[in-house]
Amino acid sequence: MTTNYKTDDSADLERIVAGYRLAEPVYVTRPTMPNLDDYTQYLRGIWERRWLTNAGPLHQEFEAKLASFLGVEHLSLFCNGSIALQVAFEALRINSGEVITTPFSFPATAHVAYWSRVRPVFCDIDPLTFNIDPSKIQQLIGPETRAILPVHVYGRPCDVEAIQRIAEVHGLHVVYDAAHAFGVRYKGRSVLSSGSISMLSFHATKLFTTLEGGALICGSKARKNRIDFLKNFGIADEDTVIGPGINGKMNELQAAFGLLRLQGVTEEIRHRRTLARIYRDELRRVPGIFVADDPPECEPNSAYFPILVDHAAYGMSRDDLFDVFRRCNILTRKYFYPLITHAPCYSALPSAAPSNLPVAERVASQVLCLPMYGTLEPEIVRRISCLISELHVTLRKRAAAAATKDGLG
Ligand code: T4K
Repeated sequence: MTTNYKTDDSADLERIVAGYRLAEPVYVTRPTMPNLDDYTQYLRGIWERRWLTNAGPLHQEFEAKLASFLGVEHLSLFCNGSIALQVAFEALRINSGEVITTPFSFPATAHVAYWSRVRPVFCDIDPLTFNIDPSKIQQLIGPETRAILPVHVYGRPCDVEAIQRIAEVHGLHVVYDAAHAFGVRYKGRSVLSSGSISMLSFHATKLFTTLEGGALICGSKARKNRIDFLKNFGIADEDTVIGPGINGKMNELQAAFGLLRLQGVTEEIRHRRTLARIYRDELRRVPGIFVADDPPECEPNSAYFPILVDHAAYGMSRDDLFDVFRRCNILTRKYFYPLITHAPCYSALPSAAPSNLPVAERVASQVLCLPMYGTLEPEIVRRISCLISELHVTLRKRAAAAATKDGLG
């Protein structure tokens, strides 16, 4: 039974909002800042050396330490994840034809294909992981297909083995948008080792940040060399330009921030996992709220905490729950609504038709990302979970009372 709280429950709702409203806003995410004195020390060194960018000493140190921390061999730092992904396409010479990708992601994923002159072909997603559904890729492959561009959405690993099998049969590259997958291990190894190239984002909203920033991870020294040339205008040395590169370099201030954050990121992930456990334990019992489990054999990073809200079973729509949260000063986000396919630049593509993407359409209409970050207090997570649970109980009681009244009437 569907209940409209706006007409039936306004007094109850006001009471709940008043009881749960927080004095200070709680955002969906917050960066964990390194110690300011430690950062100032790094800044002093940068000032003294006057070496600001172009593979400076901090860049070199950070690149080596980060690769070792992530358990990967060949890693290149970037100014941000979007430019990194664009360079990945150029490094693999994917600059025409089609790429099969997911509509359930941040728009940057498809935009990068567009900027590489490659047409995105959208594939529906898996209802449990929200990642591209490998069983639906095959039927989208045609003579123009050059690559598959999956996203480990919320940091949860794609079915990398199934995707790799399809890619090998058809001679396609797999480029992973792993923007959310920092530190995730799957079946005993870094999920970033999958495919031809993986991209990480270190934006301020990510669990590991360098203000803005990103990286590409690939499987060979030769490919890393090509990537490093391409991110520096294609310049190999003072006399040689090997191709049409771009400026994708990370600077020394970003690298310093990254070096400091690397010291704290294990604790950041540990705390996030604790928070995810609390959310799961509290919300599992609430009818109409779907919380996805981490896949088996995965060491997760708890980068995000998405839930799905089933209006009929919960008693309130996702959008109404979002509004209640906002009134309580809890600033959740509808990542990733609307689907990328709803943007006018893609909506006319045949693969963008909603009838081709039923799972993605449903998930996007129900998803809500709850606050999740390294300095979030467990008490706030319990409070948010209680609010979700109390709203449901109140709505059910009202619906039951209304049904009884109707029956008597
Ligand atoms: N692929 C995927 C799958 C991605 O998710 C992204 C980026 C990319 C590719 C591209 O990577 P980059 O080129 O960005 O490296 C944010 C980010 O701007 C974007 O980087 C990110 N995905 C996306 C998921 O989220 P918004 O528009 O939601 O950000 P904003 O400014 O509304 O911030 C969200 C919340 O974060 C704020 O309410 C508070 C907090 N915040 C934000 C910033 C910027 C802070 O506390 N401090 C800050 O400095 O897009």
